[in-house]
Amino acid sequence: MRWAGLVKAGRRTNLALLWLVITAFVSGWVAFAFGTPIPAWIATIVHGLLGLAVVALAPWKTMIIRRWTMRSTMRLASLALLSIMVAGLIGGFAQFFVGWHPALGISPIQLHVGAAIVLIPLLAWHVLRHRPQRLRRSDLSRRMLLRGVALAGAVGSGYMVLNVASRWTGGRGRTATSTGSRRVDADAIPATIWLLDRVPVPVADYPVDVAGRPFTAADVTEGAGTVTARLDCTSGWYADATWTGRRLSELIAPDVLAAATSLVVTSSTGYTRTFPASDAAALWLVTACHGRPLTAATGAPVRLVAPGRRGFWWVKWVARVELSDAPAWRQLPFPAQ
Ligand code: HEM
Ligand SMILES: Nc1nc2c(c(=O)[nH]1)N[C@H]1C(S)=C(S)[C@@H](COP(=O)(O)O)O[C@H]1N2
Ligand SMILES: [Mo]
Repeated sequence: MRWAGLVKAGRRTNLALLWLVITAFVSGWVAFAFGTPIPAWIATIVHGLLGLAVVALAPWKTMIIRRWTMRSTMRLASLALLSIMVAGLIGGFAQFFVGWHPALGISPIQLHVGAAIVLIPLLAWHVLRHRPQRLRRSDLSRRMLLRGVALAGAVGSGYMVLNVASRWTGGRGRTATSTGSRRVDADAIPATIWLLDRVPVPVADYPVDVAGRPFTAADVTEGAGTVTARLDCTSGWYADATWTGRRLSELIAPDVLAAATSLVVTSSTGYTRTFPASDAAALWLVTACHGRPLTAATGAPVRLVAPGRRGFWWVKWVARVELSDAPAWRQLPFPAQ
């Protein structure tokens, strides 16, 4: 069966796909950055819609691929691009439909994001090799706008159907949080490394330096309170747990804290995150989770609990907390370690 629209597929399909893949990539990172329900929910849905729009253009892209006759090196490169894209999409849909189930040591989201990162340079090369295309005036015509609206409508209704379908397959609709992460038990929190960090061995019970004053784990535990918070890892799981410790604002003299702009929390391994100083009352140094002391892998002797922020902010093996005049936004949006 040949449909005129499919046969004519070409430049505009390619342009639309390119922009959709780029915006999907960016929106994925935006979704990773949010930890509070409403912005996370919006970013995750926008990302899902953009990702689905990429998939929706597959029939048109297939027609374009069929028409091409390529030299073998180019064909190989295009095939590599296609395979990476498919692997990435499998990861995204696996999280959506099945949830957090690591296989061979990686979770669906790790596959998804890993593939997306490899995809971008391949895509750039692909676009440069196949004559870069300019946007033309007629691309913004009324007819194109109507097609855009039709695609958006199809993708929007498709997303709603898939969301309901996922309740039966693994629970995007039922058990996932606004970020798409799936619940794990507080007793079964998986020890997680952001990227390249290592669990320090052996774990020394060193004192944590908080704005120039040393605190041992025993000091932090003395007179400790509890905080219940959701640890939501970008690899696709979350756990609601109660942690024992003290607020940073209790450990720093008020006048010293008032004079600072930000708090720099650094682990014994060098992993570091910077927070606005005004968050000090909402950031906790903790020594236990659900009444059990932290283990080496989960941050002993002292780790940070940062309610409302994604897991990568919850610095483990905290060695020092320093006050700084630099604004908290002046740091990499994600750790590089
Ligand atoms: C190459 C660009 C990308 C494409 C085409 C893409 C596409 C998709 C698709 C189709 C899905 C599954 C179904 C859906 O939610 O509609 C998905 C899910 C997801 N993607 Fe991406 N993605 C890309 C890059 C990224 C990046 C760079 C990140 C994070 C840094 C990311 C994070 C996620 C997350 C967390 C989900 C699960 C969302 C949920 O369960 O609702 N994606 N993506
Ligand atoms: N020093 C250090 N802290 C870290 C990490 C890390 O790699 N190094 N990983 C972060 C990430 S990505 C998450 S999700 C949580 C995981 O905590 P857990 O191992 O107790 O589950 O710790 C965070 N703190
Ligand atoms: Mo994480």
